[in-house]
Amino acid sequence: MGHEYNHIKLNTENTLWTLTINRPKALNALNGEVLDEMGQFLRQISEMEFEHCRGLIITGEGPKAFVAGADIKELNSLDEAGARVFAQKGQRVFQELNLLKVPVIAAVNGFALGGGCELALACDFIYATSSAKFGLPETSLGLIPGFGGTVRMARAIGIRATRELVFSGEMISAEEGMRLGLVRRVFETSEEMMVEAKKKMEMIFTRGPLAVASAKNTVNRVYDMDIDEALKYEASSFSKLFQSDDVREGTQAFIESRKPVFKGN
Ligand code: DAK
Repeated sequence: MGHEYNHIKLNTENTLWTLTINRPKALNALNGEVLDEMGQFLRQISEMEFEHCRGLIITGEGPKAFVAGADIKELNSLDEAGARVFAQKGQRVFQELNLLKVPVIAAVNGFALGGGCELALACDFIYATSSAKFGLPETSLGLIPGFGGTVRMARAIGIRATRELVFSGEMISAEEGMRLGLVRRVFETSEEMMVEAKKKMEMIFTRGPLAVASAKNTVNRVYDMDIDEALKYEASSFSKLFQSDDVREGTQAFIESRKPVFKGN
């Protein structure tokens, strides 16, 4: 990769990347350095061709935590200007994650609190172990979520459940997260979760890479538009794909009753 990282671990199997937040002694809390390293890595993979990167899984090191939040010791020393810089840094990194053209699964193996919950929310969907706990406990620190939590949680579970979670700062279980639509699937062990996350990615990799990228972009962009604008955007994304060889290949393979061989162009 040409980069040395202190607080994140990277692993690649073929075109599937795994990013592990690696500060287990602080329950993988996000300090400025972790956010900088994540930002650097995300910029690197955003420039990769599909032959080098088709998907990303994000998880946390150790059995206890995905990410227990922004680093409270660092937050403690901030003034208003510093807080704005810190929030913007986190928001930018999470937005970069959201804008990656490849799918991103959060594999949540323990506490996903505050900034950790916001990190999971910035991924495309969430798998969790049965012992995982989600929450936005910022009000218990005299704060509110600062890395997109008030924005993305309401889009994930609706505004009423979000109010209850954010005002109270209470944690919820993975099962409750699944009931609310925050979590897609719950697993007994983190090994099982990683196996299933990889299987899901492999399955997605059999689809047209340009189509998956367009689907991701379109689903994300149209969410905030009014219906006329949204339908226009969808029609434009749909028709643009007809410039690609992959559309010819996918439709031809169907007609010939064979598996398509997508090339991502
Ligand atoms: N930051 C720093 N260190 C943390 C940490 C955190 N978020 N969470 C845990 N640790 C550290 C603990 O201090 C402890 O370190 P040592 O004492 O061993 O040095 C070590 O991790 C193990 O934690 P515990 O001993 O506490 O472990 P327990 O099993 O007893 O408890 C826990 C686990 C997750 C329930 C507990 O650690 C906990 O409540 N942690 C804090 C969770 C939390 O409140 N997270 C939300 C953080 S606030 C903004 C930008 C961003 C944000 C807000 C505003 N702006 C700039 C506007 C985001 C805020 C947050 O994310």
